Amino acid sequence: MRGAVSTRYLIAGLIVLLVIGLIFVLRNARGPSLPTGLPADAMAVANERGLTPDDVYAALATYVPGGKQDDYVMFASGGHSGQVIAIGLPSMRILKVIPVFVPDSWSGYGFGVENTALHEVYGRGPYPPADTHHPALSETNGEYDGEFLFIGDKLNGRVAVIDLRDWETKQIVRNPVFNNNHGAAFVTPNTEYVVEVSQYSVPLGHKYAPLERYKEEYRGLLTFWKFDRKKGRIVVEESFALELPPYWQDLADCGKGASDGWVFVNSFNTELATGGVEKGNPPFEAGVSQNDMDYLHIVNWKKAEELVRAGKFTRINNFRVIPIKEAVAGGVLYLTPEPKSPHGVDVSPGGQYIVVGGKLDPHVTVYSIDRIKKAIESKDFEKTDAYGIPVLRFDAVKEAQVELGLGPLHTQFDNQGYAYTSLFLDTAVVRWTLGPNDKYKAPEEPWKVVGKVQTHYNIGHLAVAEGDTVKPDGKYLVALNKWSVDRFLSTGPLLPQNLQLIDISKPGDSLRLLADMPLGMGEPHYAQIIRADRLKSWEVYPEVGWDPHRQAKSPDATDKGRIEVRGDTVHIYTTVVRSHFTPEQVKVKRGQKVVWHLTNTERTRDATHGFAIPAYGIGASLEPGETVTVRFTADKEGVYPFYCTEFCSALHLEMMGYLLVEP
Ligand code: K7E
Ligand code: CUA
Repeated sequence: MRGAVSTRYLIAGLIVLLVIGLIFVLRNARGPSLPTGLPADAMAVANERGLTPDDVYAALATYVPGGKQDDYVMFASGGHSGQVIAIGLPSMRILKVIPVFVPDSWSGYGFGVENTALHEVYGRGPYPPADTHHPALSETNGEYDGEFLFIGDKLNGRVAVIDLRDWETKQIVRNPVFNNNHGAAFVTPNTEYVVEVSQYSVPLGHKYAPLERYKEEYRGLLTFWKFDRKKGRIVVEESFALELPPYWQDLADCGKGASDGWVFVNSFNTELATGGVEKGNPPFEAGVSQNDMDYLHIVNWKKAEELVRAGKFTRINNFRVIPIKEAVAGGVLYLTPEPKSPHGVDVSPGGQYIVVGGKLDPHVTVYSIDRIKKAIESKDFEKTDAYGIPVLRFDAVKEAQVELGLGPLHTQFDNQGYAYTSLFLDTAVVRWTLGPNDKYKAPEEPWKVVGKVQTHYNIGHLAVAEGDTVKPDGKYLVALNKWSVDRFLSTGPLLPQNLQLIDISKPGDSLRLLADMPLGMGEPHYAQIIRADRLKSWEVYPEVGWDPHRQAKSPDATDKGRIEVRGDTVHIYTTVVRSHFTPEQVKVKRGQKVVWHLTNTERTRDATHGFAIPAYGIGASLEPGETVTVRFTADKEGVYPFYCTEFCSALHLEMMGYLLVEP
């Protein structure tokens, strides 16, 4: 009896020990356990601030603590600011504004610093207003390579090149044939060309012709800017353009994968309306919307290159332009109908589908490149237009029309087989499934709406992480909304735009709004989002004495301050280091010319100095290793302190010198 009891106790004890041991092992295998709810103080903050569980989720999903880094960088057009804005994702914080077409006194861009793109084109000004529209990251095999960024300026028909090693604008080209654009910039899959499309037709070559001669003498233009990656420059002499009919060409996208070698350009005003409401003509907004169909332009750029090589071009202002006639004869240019007032045109990741939004139509129209190629091969034309361009039969090239909602504009793609289209009038983003012939397959059946999320308000473009490449990253989508109305504190009658971050990582009807971001500096039309690890930015310039404009060591670099007078010019070589300029006293005679070279000899990251002589309109920024040159005539006698404008050290205020202009 007693023996049996003690055995039972022994077994029970062993079991208890086993269970305790098991719990111990399991707990340690799982690591320290997490609290089951929010910490009490966090709960208190959430309650005090009236945050809903959704708000708390969104905050946790987007918060990036100091010292940790964002996963993506979004390069957004700065619209009327004329600049590019770099924003980190998911934090939606501005990292930097890159000056492009408009002066910036922080970096000295347009304030007398010679080695800048703006100075190269316009000297000391005046600088025209600008409106940047569509940024385009450089691509290798259809993926972003993180090397360069291009952006178009609608107002003046310009395209700029930004080098992403130092995030500075290196070049601005003005179109020699045309004075405005809209579809700029877009790149071919290996950045052979940067594509720029005109918008409002004019006589080519900056000429005059009366509006009565619109049909005969006004034209559109598709420009292929040749990009030289080694030089980091567009080469104007190797570039060319294609004459287009005076329909208002709008947006473009370059083919990729299945459609590599093609460019697609939508248009409106196939009516050739010229306005004149004051004379009893229909106003523009009615005049350009009479036709049920406008034209999608389908351009074979590889064949266009061949035509140029064969000399089938004319020169306008010394720029090579392929006439419409040659383009048609050479199989370069085709049209096909697209429904009423189209806007965006976007190519799917595999390149099979071309999606066109119709501002006044609840559908997007999807064309397939296989059908387009077949129709071209079998000459399946419904007619030729008034300029002799073959029009491919709509039903032959149309793959699908998908009803999405009111005011579809732009489309982006992810890696789950979904497309996302902005609905301007519904002010929403709608998720829908692509057809079976592209790269990724959605779980649902093709050509169906599967999800929708409201935006605030009047969405224009949208950007998915790497969502216009051959390999979208998905995960996040940013809605670029034109109106913000009640989303932020009032900033007076001129309101910021609203960028909204949306989580698109899960399939089906699961789009989730995470964050609003006010942007009060112009209208960011389009944006591209690149994985941060693709960017290979410099921490400091590679060598002391670096000229960022040429990306090479400057012959004017110096490690010893000195002044040399040659003829009527005073050459000043200045070293810049915490916390002094050498020399500190600079004496010139009134009327002498001054050429001032400054070299920041620092190698320490973030040890930037400024240099300002406000009386002579000069402001510069000198990043570690940088050499800049400013030039002016000392035509105002007096005493002018020059000083460092960046709070670089405890003795920053002592970092100054005197420029004495003697009578
Ligand atoms: Cu739709 Cu200029 Cu790309 Cu604005 S454009 S929306
Ligand atoms: Cu250098 Cu302040």
